[in-house]
Amino acid sequence: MSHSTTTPRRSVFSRPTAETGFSSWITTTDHKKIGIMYFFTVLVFFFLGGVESGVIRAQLAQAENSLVTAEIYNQAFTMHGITMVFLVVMPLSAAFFNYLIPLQVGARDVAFPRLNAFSYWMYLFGGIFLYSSFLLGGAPNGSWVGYAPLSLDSVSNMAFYAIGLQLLGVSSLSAAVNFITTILNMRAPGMTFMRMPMFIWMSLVTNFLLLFAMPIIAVALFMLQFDTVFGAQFFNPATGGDPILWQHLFWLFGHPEVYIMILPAMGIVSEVLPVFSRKPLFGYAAVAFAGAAIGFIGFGVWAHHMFTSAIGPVARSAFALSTMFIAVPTGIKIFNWVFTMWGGKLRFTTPMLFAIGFVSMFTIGGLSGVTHAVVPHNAQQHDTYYVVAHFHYVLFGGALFGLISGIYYWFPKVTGRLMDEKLGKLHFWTWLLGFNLTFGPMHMSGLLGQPRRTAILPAELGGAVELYNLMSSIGLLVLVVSALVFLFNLITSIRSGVASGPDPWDARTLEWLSASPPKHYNFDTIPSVSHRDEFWHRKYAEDEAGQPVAVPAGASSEHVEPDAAHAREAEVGDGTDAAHDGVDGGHIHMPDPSYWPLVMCLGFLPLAYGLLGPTPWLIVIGVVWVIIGYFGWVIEPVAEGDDDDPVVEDPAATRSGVAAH
Ligand code: HEM
Ligand SMILES: [Cu+2]
Repeated sequence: MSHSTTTPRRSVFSRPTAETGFSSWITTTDHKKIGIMYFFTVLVFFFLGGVESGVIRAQLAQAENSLVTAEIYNQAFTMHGITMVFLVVMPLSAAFFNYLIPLQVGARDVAFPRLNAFSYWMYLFGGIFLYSSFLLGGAPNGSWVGYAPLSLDSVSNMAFYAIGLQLLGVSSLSAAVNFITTILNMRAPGMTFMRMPMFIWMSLVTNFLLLFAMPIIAVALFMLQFDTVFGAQFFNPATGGDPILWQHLFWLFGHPEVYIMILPAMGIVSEVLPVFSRKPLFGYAAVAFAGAAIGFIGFGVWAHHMFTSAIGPVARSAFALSTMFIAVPTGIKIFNWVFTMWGGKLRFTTPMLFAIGFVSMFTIGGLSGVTHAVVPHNAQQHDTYYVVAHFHYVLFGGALFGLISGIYYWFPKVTGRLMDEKLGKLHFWTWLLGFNLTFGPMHMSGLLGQPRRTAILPAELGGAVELYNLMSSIGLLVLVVSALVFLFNLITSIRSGVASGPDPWDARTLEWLSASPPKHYNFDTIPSVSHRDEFWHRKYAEDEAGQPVAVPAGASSEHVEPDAAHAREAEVGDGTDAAHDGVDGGHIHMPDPSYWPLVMCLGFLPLAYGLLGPTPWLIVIGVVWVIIGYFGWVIEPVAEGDDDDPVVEDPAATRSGVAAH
């Protein structure tokens, strides 16, 4: 019965084939295209988050200002926080994961290409859903931490928060599973853990953090939603619920979340600093294990956000200690970055400047973080602008500087062109100035008593605080100008930047081995790895004095090829036909595009709007839609079976099979 000849025919279950144009983007499963889509979507949300910070800073530029109402102010700072955390920094890291992980581990794509597309669409729709709240009665207004019982008051607004973050969580979780599998299973032959690029190490730790942290916030958000939409009483103290429970759940997610935002940037600067210091990363193993240690300890410090709630002296002491302890691996990393530069032949390119900016600004943010760990200090600083200064030094001066360094560094890989260095340096110096002008004074205004999350800057705080706030607001203007320089550079360089060639920085890791931009299948032959910094070792050998000498081109392939062939036979022989790995050996099988990730994700939109409460019937539409999407996804063939690899059985075999019966 199974011996019938199947003729491929086009149906809704056939896979789309477009390689260019709009439909190629919405059906793509190529990790590089998905990374680019993440990037441009992030730019849009960064603009929106920036506008919201403009509202905040305009309102606070003057004492007793009445530019916006308290309600608008609340929506602005809440959406600003949500946007920067969930719609900018995290997905910008995801853009790097998508583009770089397969290239750096020497693979053709991620483990689950359609799931990868699914993650992107969930992110996009989660963001659209959150922003649609502005048109549907008001955006979330209870801050990104959503503290109960305040968050229970404003029914529809915080329901957008509860459901919107849920969608984004699904996106992050499915991406995390995908990247962990890719890193663990798809590394090129010979790439042991101790030979992985540091960005891969930090990506691995980050995605494990996501895997364990997102379910916690998912539970908390479901409970919040039950409270706000369905009248459950988890967090309402008036009926025996407990608002402290929300804080525990939120920060058990929220503190690891800080490391989810910072570790990818740490991975990026660990790639950039060695290349532009012309030295290997100092203390590779220490940097890797410090990252893993931060990941573990990060789950054990959450209550340092709650020193001023009634958690008792023992808990306060324990969490103060664990929090100070986490500064140890962080410090180890900082010293290793400095020692990487020490005695190196430094090249102050734009990516290098942003990486150095990362190390210095992040160190300032880390130090003010240690002061929060001291309980009596904390009681003084809590909910003042000192805290706002601290976390912006970590998340903006840290995470964002690191990510921008990565944009300048890998831009030539993605586009085949260099960004303009003069504009890049102008961007860096104005960004550094604007950043410090905006957030530096907040340390002072906070210590002098300016409360955070309040729409009015009280005049009785005094002229100094007013001056500091004015400085902050002017700082934002500098940042805006700087961002425009960056945007201009980005757009003009995409169109007319200087051609870069495959390896413009004399880099160390595998992605620079591929063309710029890389071919659809990344590598002609899957590279075989025999060193940490494999690509550098293909270009350089060491003389007797330990000094690097360039290996003449051509000789380099001689140099690595012999055991490369071996390793491949040994390790790719898991059912994959080795010949299929090379272009000349045969056809390279790449995942086909698919409509279904998009179709399935669209179903989550009616589901999400239905869960808001007023239109429950939308839930039914959404659920049915998602289920149909799910089955379409499952049923569609693995590959479009028409061209060079037909799914048609050999007729001779079929006949003999029939004859045998
Ligand atoms: C574009 C420059 C930025 C400016 C001018 C800015 C300014 C501000 C200000 C004034 C607040 C209000 C604090 C309060 O009222 O309590 C705030 C809150 C916040 N910002 Fe930024 N910010 C910027 C970029 C960023 C970035 C890159 C992140 C990265 C994650 C970020 C994350 C947050 C968070 C999490 C909050 C807390 C919101 C809340 O309390 O609910 N911001 N920002
Ligand atoms: Cu924390």
